[in-house]
Amino acid sequence: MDSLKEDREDVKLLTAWVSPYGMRAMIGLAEKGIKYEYVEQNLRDKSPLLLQMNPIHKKVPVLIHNGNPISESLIVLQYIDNVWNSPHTAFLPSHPYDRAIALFWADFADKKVCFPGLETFRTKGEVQEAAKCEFLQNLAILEGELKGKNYFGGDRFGLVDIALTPFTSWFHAFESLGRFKIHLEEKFPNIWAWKKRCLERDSVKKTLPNPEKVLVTATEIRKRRLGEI
Ligand SMILES: N[C@@H](CCC(=O)N[C@@H](CS)C(=O)NCC(=O)O)C(=O)O
Repeated sequence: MDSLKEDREDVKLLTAWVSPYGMRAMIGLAEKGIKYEYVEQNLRDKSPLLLQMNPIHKKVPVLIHNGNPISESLIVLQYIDNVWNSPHTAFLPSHPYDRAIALFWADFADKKVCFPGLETFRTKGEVQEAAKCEFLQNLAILEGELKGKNYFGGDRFGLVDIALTPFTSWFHAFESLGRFKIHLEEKFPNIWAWKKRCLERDSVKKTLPNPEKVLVTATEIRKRRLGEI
């Protein structure tokens, strides 16, 4: 992207620091080297701007590009990739079949790992037990998918990596509040090595919050969800 174009870009991100979905957008923008205005949102008292920009889901993240809102993090990532398109920073492969496969795994990670992962800390009883099982079973599928690879797409950090890596900053909260152990290093060595590799990237390093800080916020979210505060 030339500097003249960059000067004209108006890019804002409505997010919340602890939101793993928002972190996806932050990593995506950082990977592309896009300057943007970070607008922290209070999800317990949603701003008129958030409600106006994402009236259907009323969730973060919302990317606002030259006044146009884009919501749903996986769609936001594809939008970022399409707008600031360069062969060196592409999040998705160019071949249609390879793209479809990457989108399949991003969708799998989203629905079958990230969502049950979040359910492990904010539910209780049978629902919580089922979430822990689902999360660990599907993490094992991702472990197999990573075998012999540096990243989900091979040698290149891409959409699936961006979609999944923010959730690793929540694993500590899942374990503590879900009262279970993931045993990442012992049972999921490919994911363990991949996580360390992702954390070496500036985009990830500067985006992911401290897991202890995440735990404090996750504890409040859990209490509120379960009606304990
Ligand atoms: N599918 C959405 C999920 C976004 C989401 O759940 N965001 C949460 C924060 S992590 C949120 O805004 N929650 C507010 C609410 O549910 O009212 C995405 O991928 O962007």
